[in-house]
Amino acid sequence: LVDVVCVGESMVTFLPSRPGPLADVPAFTRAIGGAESNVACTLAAAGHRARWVSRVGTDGFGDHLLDTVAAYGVDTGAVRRDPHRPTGVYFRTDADRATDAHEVVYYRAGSAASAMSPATVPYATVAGARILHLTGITAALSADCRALLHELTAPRPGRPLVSFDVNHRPALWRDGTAPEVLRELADRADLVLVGTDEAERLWGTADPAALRALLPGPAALVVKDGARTALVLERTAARPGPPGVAGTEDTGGTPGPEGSEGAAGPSGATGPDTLTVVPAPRVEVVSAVGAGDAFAAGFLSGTLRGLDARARLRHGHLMAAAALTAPGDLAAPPRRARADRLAALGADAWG
Ligand code: KDG
Repeated sequence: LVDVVCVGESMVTFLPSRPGPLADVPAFTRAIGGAESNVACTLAAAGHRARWVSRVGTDGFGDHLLDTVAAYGVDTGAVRRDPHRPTGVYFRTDADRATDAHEVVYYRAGSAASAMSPATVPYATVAGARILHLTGITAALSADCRALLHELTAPRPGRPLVSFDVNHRPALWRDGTAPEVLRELADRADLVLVGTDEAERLWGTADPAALRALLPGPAALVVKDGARTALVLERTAARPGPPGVAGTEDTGGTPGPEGSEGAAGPSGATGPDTLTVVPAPRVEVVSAVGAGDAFAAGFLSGTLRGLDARARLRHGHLMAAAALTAPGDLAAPPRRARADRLAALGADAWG
């Protein structure tokens, strides 16, 4: 029995020995990355039963990924080895302090994970979980991977709650299809997480109501505004009435009144959304890479524990804070008792 299954590619990640452009970095340190395994590892470290499903090569990088992810307590029994394709790797630089930009170079075309498909990843590997976590990165890997996401998100009795992190990686989408492909997949999920920066890039808006109109499908839509706030628009039980927001719990100053209107699906038939906004704690950022995955893990942890919307967002922020203050893509989350104490602090501490 597992709580969460995360399906997606992981890579051996090479972190720079010093800041600056890639051309000037003389050495790299090996670590691991991969949005979905980051979420699985963080959830396992936070005490949940997590499974990671993927494909890796029969090379030493595949061994290292399997060993490292399993050491977090993640079930890797459904990861398959591909003798014909390599494990993906990637190199990155540190973010530039002024612009927050960093360089990423992927060596993952034709990787073992890009051969994930409905044939190589049977539905049985995700069946029975409470949550299935997927991301938009998988959709960029190959047509087979896209077909797999379609298969896994198809409506069927007993389907786990599908969580979809949009995770737009511009370097993987050269053909201009990302906006439509990612919108369509996100709309098939039950829970969607998206950053305001990627929403702007993909769909030209980060306004919560406008995003809700684009994505009427998911019962919950989480919009993360980097260091400022995270909010969730959640469909309340279907009841008649005009589209709109039923209430707010914790308003952090944004998104402002325009973000609170017309937030239900375009038909309004599913009832209004409840809007909950939680400001992010201030932290000294070491590396922002992986913070989105940690946020997703915190939010999902809260979901598994049946916490209310404000607590789910706060746990998302707390796990993101741990990732923001660590150099790699993956960081140990705060211990649950400590996270619960921090999440329970009053609005003055969270303001
Ligand atoms: O979410 C952090 C990821 O960017 C990183 O771990 C690698 O999955 C990855 C990707 O495709 O960028």
